Amino acid sequence: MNTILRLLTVPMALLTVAAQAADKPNIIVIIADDLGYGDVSCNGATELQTPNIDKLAQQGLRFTSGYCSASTCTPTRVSLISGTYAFRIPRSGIAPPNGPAIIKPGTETVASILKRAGYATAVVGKWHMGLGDPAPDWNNELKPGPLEIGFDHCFLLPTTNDRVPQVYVEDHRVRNLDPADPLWVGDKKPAEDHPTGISHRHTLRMDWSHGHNGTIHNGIGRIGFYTGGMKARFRDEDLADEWVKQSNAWIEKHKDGPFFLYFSGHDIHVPRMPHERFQGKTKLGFRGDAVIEFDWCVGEIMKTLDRLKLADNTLIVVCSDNGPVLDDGYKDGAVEKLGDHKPAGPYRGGKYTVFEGGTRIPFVTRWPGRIKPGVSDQIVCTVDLAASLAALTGQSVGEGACLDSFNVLDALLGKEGAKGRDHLLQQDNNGAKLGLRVGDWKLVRMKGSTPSKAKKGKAAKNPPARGQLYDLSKDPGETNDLAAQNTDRLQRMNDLLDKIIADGRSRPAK
Ligand code: NG6
Ligand code: CA
Repeated sequence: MNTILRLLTVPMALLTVAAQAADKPNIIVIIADDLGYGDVSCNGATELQTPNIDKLAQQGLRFTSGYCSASTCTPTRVSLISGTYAFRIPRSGIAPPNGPAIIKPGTETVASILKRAGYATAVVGKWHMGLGDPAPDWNNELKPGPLEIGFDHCFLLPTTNDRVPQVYVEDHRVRNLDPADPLWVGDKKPAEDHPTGISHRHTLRMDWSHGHNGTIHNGIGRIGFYTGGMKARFRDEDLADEWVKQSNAWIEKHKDGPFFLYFSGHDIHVPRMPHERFQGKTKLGFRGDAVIEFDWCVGEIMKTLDRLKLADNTLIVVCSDNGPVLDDGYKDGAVEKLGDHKPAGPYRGGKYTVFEGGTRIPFVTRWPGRIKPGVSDQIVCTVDLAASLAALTGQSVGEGACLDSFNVLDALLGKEGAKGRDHLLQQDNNGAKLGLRVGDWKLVRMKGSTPSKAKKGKAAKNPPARGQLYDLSKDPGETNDLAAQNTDRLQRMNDLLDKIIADGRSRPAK
């Protein structure tokens, strides 16, 4: 029990210590999709180069224990924006094409906090947290959405690009939608003769390996079905260019700042269809080429900051929404062309798992003059951005909000002696499986495994076997389960995990 209290009170101390003078730098959070820890050259990749991300890492802080909170897209993004672990939020697993807005209007978010601090706020890129209530009304106002939870402006890919529809959403509307050609989106084939990835498989320019055989657009089968909105549809190859164009224009418009941009490109998620100028640029196939394209986007944003002389007054965070996957439903050569590349670096698992490869990600912060360049081993997570950026900008976080977001600002800024998290929960898509890292130890178990009935004292002798236990300091690849040899530690970590679940929050209440 003492250990649990100790573990939970350290972040509270951090919260008070960090009540410092407010700073209002511009803030850009750049989140990649499915980019693994080992997919960038600053984390050891040798089979491809990511010079722009490497440059940020050289000029800023590269985290070796930077995490996202889940091993799929929607839950990580929901928790990044809301500061609450996704397993506490209903229906926060991978959102379907017609899924409603998951984060309800009125919820405190990174965006609403920064808006309160006087920031202009925008999201450009993949949303994938649902739109509308009870479903998106594609031909009318698409709300609630980002604009109802703190963003002033949005330019979105509404779901994820292997799901229908391939249209942009600008603020509350599908861009370029001709009312005479309404957009219909559904999960059933709209007509017997509607061409699909099954009936017209021979026409596809990228074949599917599982799923992704609904409506065909741009020669690629998708999850789900849609008709209409022909003038509104984009080409997959042009997505990255559009994100950069939209972001640069918005930054330019708000150059007098302060501004907060959540840049959420689609690379390197499937279908991997980078622009023609990146195709074939790596030996890893389209997956590698998409990494290069993502790195290019980072470089273009940096160029804009330099041109507008904003770099010194801008905090950049680069991260990813989950670990890597090779075949995620399309035959794009990622498996065959992998060679010696290690997408998850030294870590086990990847997307969909709660092993380290699922959530330990490239994580870099840069703020020239304020962040001393270096490498940090402190544990930080995307779920912490809410409380940390609130602290940076002098905002307090509502008592009932951002329930798992810790103020790790000093660690993000690399302050001397600053500590990150002492523990971190990791989840799979729907939170059925959880990981808990405490210091160098890692527990992996089912969320619902029966809590221990063992009484104090007896636990050490005869604990129920609940989960696997790894010592990351000696075994970063999580191959050697030490649960049987460390029953006390196993018990303590299970107790802490049970408490985090039962308390409904892990950010200490005041
Ligand atoms: C899965 C899809 C996968 C991908 C994932 C979401 C199949 C068989 N698999 O259900 O292709 O779309 O959902 O990825 O359809 S995420 O990064 O957006 O979470
Ligand atoms: Ca993802």
